[in-house]
Amino acid sequence: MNGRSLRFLALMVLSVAGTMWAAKSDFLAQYKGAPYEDIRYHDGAQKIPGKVLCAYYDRGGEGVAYHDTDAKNNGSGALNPADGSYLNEFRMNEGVDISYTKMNRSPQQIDDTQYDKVQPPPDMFYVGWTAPGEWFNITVNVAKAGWYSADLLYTSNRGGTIALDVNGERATAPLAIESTADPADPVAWRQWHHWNVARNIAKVRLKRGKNVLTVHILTEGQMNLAYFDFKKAE
Ligand SMILES: [Ca+2]
Ligand SMILES: [Ca+2]
Repeated sequence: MNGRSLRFLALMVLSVAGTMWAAKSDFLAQYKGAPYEDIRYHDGAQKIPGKVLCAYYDRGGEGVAYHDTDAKNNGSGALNPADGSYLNEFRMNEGVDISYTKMNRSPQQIDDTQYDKVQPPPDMFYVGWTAPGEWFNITVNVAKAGWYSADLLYTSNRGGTIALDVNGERATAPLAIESTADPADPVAWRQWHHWNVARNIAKVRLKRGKNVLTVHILTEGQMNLAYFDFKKAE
């Protein structure tokens, strides 16, 4: 290779590297979503380390903060009828489908049965009615740069995979979600309500301060995603 083609090659490499770097830094600069807030919840971006609630995905709407299969919220204002309560009407006009854990219900228990592998907290919002191709963004505030691992509180009636992006770039391999279906449960719809924790399901590298996580539903869907609990990893 002569000097001229070597210089050309060096320029090409620099230019590709530059484009990649720009794409990465541009995501945060160009991102139009914002941390969730409402009359009750106004702590700014969710904090890492700590529990990051999926239902507090960002404001910004379809195509910016999330993509959902249909514009209707099948939980808030639908399964949970609009009755003026905070729980039932939570983000009811957005496409992401949200419900909350229900305890001590009759005639049938819902989220507090013997079929839970882990008992969830009561009245906890979660993203449900998930389908492949859906995603949502969560702006987080990270105390210290480094690697973090996350446990996920979830239900899944048939298994499937999800993935996480960090600041617009895929940050994990497809993460296998283990099914929580239990044939011993005589109530068919309750296969969507057997809670479990997937320990250390994801490991991601985060910078200090603002980061945007994107949760992608890759395959199967039919999962209820409550929160990712991020801890500093070694
Ligand atoms: Ca929807
Ligand atoms: Ca959905």
